[in-house]
Amino acid sequence: MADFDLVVRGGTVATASDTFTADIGINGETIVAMGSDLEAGKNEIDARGMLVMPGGVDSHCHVEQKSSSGVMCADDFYSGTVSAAFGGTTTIIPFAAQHKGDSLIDVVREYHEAADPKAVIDYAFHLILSDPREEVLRDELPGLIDMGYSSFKVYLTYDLLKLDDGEMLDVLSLARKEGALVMVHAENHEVIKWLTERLLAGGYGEPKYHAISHPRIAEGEATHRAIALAELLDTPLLIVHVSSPDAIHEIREAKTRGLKIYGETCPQYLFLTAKDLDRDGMEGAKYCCSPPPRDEASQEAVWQGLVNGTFDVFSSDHAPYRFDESGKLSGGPNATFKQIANGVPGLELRLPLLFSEGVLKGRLNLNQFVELTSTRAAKLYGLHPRKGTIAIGADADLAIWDPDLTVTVTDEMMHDNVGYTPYAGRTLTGWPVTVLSRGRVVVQDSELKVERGSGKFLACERSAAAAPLGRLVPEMDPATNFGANIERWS
Ligand code: DUC
Ligand code: ZN
Ligand code: ZN
Repeated sequence: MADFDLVVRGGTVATASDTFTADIGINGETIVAMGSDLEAGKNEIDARGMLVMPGGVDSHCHVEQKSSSGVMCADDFYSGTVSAAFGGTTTIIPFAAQHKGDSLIDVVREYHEAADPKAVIDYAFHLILSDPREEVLRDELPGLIDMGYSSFKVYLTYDLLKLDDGEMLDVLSLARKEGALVMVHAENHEVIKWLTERLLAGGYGEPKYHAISHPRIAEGEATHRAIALAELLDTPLLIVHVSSPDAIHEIREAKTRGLKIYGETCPQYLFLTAKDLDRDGMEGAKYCCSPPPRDEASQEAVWQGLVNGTFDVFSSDHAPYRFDESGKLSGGPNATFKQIANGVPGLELRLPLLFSEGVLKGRLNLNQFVELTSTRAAKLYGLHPRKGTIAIGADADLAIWDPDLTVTVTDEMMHDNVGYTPYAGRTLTGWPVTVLSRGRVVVQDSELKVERGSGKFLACERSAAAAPLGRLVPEMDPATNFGANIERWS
């Protein structure tokens, strides 16, 4: 009788720490053995000549989410997860997004109703907090954190999402007390608003002015401020979708001072620039996202940040809008940049882009690639070691890559529902050809092998990354602030 349900045989296994040749034995959903010359399995996958890496964990994507201005994402939990799987990702962490006035508990229930019957890979949820009113923070959030929704995104810009500094402090203080991780979209709202009003008044409404209205100084300032608020309350914080040298500098500086400040960047900041927003007619709308892609020097700074550890995670910020009136052009065929839905797709190409341009071009080694695209996200958000690694006892979530396969990207080959990819025409080398999720073959021979709804919800533990340092600034330390106790304020 065979010892294993499945053996992935003879591949070059890469984790965040090691690269070695091994057979991987899987029983049911779990990795149960690793070594050479494992006994035969009931099924076998020949991985000789292939790379075997943990399936990607995409910890920032928007799926079946309505934007604050009411535009619906192009992807539901079926197309979004299928697209992710074809790109080698086996876990996604999209958002359950609260709009003003919403009960968070209702929001979470609604997202489950949307995701549970459709997802083909495993998923957790971050929350988006746009209305952190007292009863939400007091009566809803602590229970949700206990139930596995232990991270939330807040915004410093967007008219209907932004928190002021006082609200940010309320959220940070709750996160500190409850052990949750706060993610922040850091751009200065007043700067964007001021520039936008003047640009539009001057008749500068084309997509390319989106980049002018979201300057790097606005990102740098808000990043600095968010870090300052987090330091004041000794609360870890993750800055999402970082695009500019200014913001990278702030994160680097905070890390150098030993603060628990984490950074995330995305493909659009490595592979696109503001010039893409200046394509003919409304084409530039396809590339409008916030923060916007910037210039070549910024791309280089982002690469540096990936190499030197300023960035902890490389996520897609997949925000899928079709290039028609349902999405990008919901404000009409001549919409101004302020009316264009923000976001680019990226779930499917996140890993192939970084592998081809990062690993094969010698900027990142395989272990850094795994760390940035899978392991670190699993650790930050309380899914490790079940997800994000190849180890005995971990879920058998594997992406088996042909490192020599060369693919020229086309819009048509994408499995999402967007209709275009910003990366069409690029030739990439290295592709995840077989993808396993909990021991199930999800993608093989360019075909989907699983049923809708076969993905599972993952409750996120509180992560060590979210624990305070215990290093209080003098004003918050009862020993040096005349005895006032921070606990009473939180
Ligand atoms: N910016 C966001 O803040 N979210 C979704 C996509 C985008 O461009
Ligand atoms: Zn954002
Ligand atoms: Zn986002």
